[in-house]
Amino acid sequence: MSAIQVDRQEEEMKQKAQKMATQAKNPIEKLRYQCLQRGAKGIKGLGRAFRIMDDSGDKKLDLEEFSKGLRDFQISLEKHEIEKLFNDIDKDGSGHLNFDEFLKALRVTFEEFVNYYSGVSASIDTDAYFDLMMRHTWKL
Ligand SMILES: [Ca+2]
Ligand SMILES: [Ca+2]
Repeated sequence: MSAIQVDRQEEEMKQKAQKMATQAKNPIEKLRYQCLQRGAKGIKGLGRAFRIMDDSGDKKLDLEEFSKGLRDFQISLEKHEIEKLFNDIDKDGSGHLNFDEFLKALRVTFEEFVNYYSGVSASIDTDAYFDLMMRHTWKL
C-alpha cells in the first residue's frame, strides 16, 4: 500500500472517529475516539503527555493531575465524565493512576487503530509494536 493510500485511510478514520466521539456514550469511549481522531501520533502523544501530567513526579496521577492533563491535551470531557473515566482506569481503586493502568487503557485504543489497518497490519505483531513504541515514548 502506498503512503498516499495510508494517508487517505488515516484521514477517513479520523473523520469517522470524530463522528463517533460525538455519539460516544461513556467517557472512556469518548477519550478513545478523541485519541483516534489524532491517529497514531495522537496516541503516542497522549503517552508522552501523561508523563508530563505527573506534576508531583511520583509516577502516579491523582484526579487533579489527570483532569488538568486532559485539558492541556484538549480532550474535552465534563468534570463528572473525567471522574468516571478516572475511576474506570483506576482498576485497583487506589485513588491514583499508575503507568500500567494508563497504558492498559491506551493499548486498547492503539489496537483498535492498528486493526483499522488490518490489511496492512496483518504482519505486525501489535503487542510487540506497542511495547516498543511505548518504551520509546517513555524511555524505559
Ligand atoms: Ca503525581
Ligand atoms: Ca490505581
